[in-house]
Amino acid sequence: MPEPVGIANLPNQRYKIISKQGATFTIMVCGEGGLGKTTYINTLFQSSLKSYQDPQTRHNKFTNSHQTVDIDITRAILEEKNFKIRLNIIDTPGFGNNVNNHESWTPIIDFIDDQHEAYMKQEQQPSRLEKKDLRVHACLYFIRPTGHSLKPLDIEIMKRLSTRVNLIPIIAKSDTLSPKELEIFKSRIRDIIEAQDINIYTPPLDLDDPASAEHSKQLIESMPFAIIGSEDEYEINGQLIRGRKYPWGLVEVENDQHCDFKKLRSLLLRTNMLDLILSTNEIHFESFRSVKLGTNETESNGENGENGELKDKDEVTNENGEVVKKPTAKKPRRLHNPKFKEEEDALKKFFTEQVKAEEQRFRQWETNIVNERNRLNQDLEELQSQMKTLEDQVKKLQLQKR
Ligand SMILES: Nc1nc2c(ncn2[C@@H]2O[C@H](COP(=O)(O)OP(=O)(O)OP(=O)(O)O)[C@@H](O)[C@H]2O)c(=O)[nH]1
Ligand SMILES: [Mg+2]
Repeated sequence: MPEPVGIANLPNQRYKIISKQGATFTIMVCGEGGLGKTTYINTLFQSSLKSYQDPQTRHNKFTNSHQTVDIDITRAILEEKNFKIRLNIIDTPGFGNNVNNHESWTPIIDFIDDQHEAYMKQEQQPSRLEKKDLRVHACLYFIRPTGHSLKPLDIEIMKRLSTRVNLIPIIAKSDTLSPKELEIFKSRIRDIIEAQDINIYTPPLDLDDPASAEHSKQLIESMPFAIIGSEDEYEINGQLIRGRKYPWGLVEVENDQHCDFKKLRSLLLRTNMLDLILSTNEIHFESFRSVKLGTNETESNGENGENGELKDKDEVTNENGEVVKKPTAKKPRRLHNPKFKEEEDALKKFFTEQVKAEEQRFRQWETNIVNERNRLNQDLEELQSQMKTLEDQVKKLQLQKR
């Protein structure tokens, strides 16, 4: 057995580096309109920033619920035992309200890609000390509590998000479902996520630490988290409790029997914050970077049409008349981000469909012409035979006349 080289200590070292500099942590909420995204942000802030020193800068912008119309960024600083976290919360306008929801997710996807791009550009600058970082570390996707299933629009958007960010699906307004309905709904969503190959965030299982592994297991089993948001507090036995009041009783936000709010808050702000930050950098940012810089060889040498042109430029004909590659020819580099790849695929699909439709039309037209020619030929034959009969008759008459 070789001597251990201390690799096991790496996670701690990274933790120390981050804690020295402080960390930036960005959460994004998105989903259909009116599902309680803004309310959730307010609930999370009010429940997490109670002891925040400066109440003036505390997030209480939206006291009344109203439709969010723009991407809205709220910043706060959390400080605990000299560990400073710059927290950004990104609220997005609800989508899915329109008759045509095609591409309604574009502003959100663009926002995520733009942050990766901005960060990458800053990394390429000579001075890289003070970087602005708004890369999204956790994206909470709000699912309508229908009790049935995920909509095609949800699947489409979640697929796109899951290749770019740590995606955390949550069931919005879960107080509108009974515990039984909620359990069935959760398991259906989990099945669809698996069947559709949507890559959601999974807390890592630290096998060396049974307590933390158990916590991660519980978090994984609770996905998608059922959430209740509320900005109101009610007095129960002299204690103020945040919740939603119904004639039959109070649904409590911070009660594990009623919803998963506390579990999600713990995942985001305590147990998994570091993992969310590191995995964003190591998985999502890296894959964006490699696609963007064209280091992905299969991509850059891909089967795309425009490479034909590049190949021509890189090839020369030698004295034997054979086509060979120029010795100095560089590998073609393609600059594009995943967003453009999707657009390209959509355009290709559209183009193929158009060509197919035109071909179909052309074939129909050709068939019509052949039919018409046959009909005319037949008419012509009939006319000719009529003419022949008439000529015969003329001949007969002429003979009679003589
Ligand atoms: N029953 C129930 N209602 C909720 C919950 N969270 C929010 N609401 C209500 O839902 C309505 C919409 O809430 P918002 O927070 O404005 O929803 P939003 O997702 O930000 O909406 P857009 O900005 O339009 O996308 C408000 O009347 C909230 O009081 C919840 O957990 N349960
Ligand atoms: Mg809103």
